[in-house]
Amino acid sequence: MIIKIDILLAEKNKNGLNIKDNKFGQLMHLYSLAMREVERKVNLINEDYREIYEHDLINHVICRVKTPQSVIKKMKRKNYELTYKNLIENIHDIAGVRIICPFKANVFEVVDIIREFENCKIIREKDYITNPKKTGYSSYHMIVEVPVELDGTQLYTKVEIQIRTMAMDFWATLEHEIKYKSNGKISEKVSKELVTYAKIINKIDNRLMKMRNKRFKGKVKLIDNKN
Ligand code: 0O2
Repeated sequence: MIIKIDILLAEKNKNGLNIKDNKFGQLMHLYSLAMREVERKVNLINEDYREIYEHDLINHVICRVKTPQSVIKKMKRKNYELTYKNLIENIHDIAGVRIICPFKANVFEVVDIIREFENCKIIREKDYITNPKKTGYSSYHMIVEVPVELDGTQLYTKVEIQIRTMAMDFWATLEHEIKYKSNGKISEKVSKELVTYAKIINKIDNRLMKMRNKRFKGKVKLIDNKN
């Protein structure tokens, strides 16, 4: 099977995208391969780290490819005409890899390691840990492109990587659940309460990191926390 991304691009406005189309399925397959490639690289980092430092850098990794319905929903929400070109160029999180680390310092260690990945292009980084979102959301986001080989053709394909601590993940998962259950609409009171909890969680993360720095003094790269 050969997927020619430029052919898909050339068809930009002629035939809009159709999730039942074979081409759509092939494109999703490409994202899935890219996601697995990032996952493979990330798992290797953890193995190497464990070998050197005798503890984990990463607690666990979650991967997913957006469902066709949720791709279309996102394109509509962002007011993009439903074309392959718009999908490839503007929807960055079709393939997603979430890396959950024990400590805040680990998140930045992982970021540094990903920046050094061979053949991996960093397209965008957003540090919602140093600057959390208004909602209270904290996480480090990277959009990368990795080469995926299909029948001898190398295609750079986007993957969104979210890196966060277990505490940040706990907050984000429950906040998402609460919002989802109320169709994305929450009262000002609930929203403020969630921000308060995010701040408490941030304090806990910082204190645990200090504890970890004392415990592993001389055995890990110490990253001081500035917020
Ligand atoms: P889903 O269903 O989780 O995938 P983008 O459209 O992604 O290029 P944007 O809006 O700048 O551009 O993305 P951003 O801010 O980097 O956030 C993307 C993803 O981060 C979201 O994906 C969520 O997964 C997560 N996220 C961002 N803000 C919040 C938040 O306040 N709470 C929680 N729980 N998660 C958040 P999607 O596409 O919104 O949804």
